[in-house]
Amino acid sequence: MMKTKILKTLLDRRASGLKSFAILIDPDKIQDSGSLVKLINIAVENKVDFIFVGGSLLTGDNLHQVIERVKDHSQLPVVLFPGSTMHINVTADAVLFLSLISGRNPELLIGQQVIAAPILKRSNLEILPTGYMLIDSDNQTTVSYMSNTTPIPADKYSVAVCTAMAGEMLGLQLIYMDAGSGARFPIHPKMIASVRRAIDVPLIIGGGIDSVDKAMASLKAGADMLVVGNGIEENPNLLIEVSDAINNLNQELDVH
Ligand code: 1GP
Repeated sequence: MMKTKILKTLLDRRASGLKSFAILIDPDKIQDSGSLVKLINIAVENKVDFIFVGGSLLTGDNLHQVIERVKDHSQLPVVLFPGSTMHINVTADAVLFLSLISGRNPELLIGQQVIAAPILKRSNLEILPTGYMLIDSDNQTTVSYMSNTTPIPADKYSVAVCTAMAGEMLGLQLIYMDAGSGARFPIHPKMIASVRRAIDVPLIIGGGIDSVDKAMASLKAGADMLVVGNGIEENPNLLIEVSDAINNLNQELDVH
């Protein structure tokens, strides 16, 4: 695989206004191989674009097996969503090379990245330089606790806008705004729209999207890609419903 393939896909899709859908698999939450394979098959049938794998805290040791299983049963690109350098696995296709730009913890702005750099350089992973912005969602999420950072307040749109602009100016290729896994509320569409207007790079939105309505609100506000994890674990039909909604939106664009 070319090492810029996924980024190029995202840029092309953004240029045409096409939306993308990633499901997040948290290896810790995989009970058995059968249910994982079932999920992968549903993802393939419903034209999910990417499989994100990871979590801010992984307590098990099955990251490798999960990636292997996805590879065995699909051709979907596997993108690592690492909580730390310990979550690098070179058998994936790409890695979100995250800088936690909403926080002021130097370890997650540049420290872990320095440690990861030589490992990633030797790998065939596509590196996706990503400005990661945590947005407050009323309950403390694992990622805000683990990262020892304060999320951007949910109603401080200008802070989010300026943070995203700075990330883009620093050369980050993607901005990922995350309310955190299992967030009580997803990011407000008005905040998404404000950030969307301020930057050109693809905008990824995740955290707390547990219904089609919430997914549609994020997409219409300007998300280029949605990431859904918990919602699908709780209601596997959500994958099908969100996929249908995204495919319909994309078809409308193709027609016009
Ligand atoms: C978390 O954005 C992802 O980092 C997905 O969140 O699990 O709440 O869908 P959910």
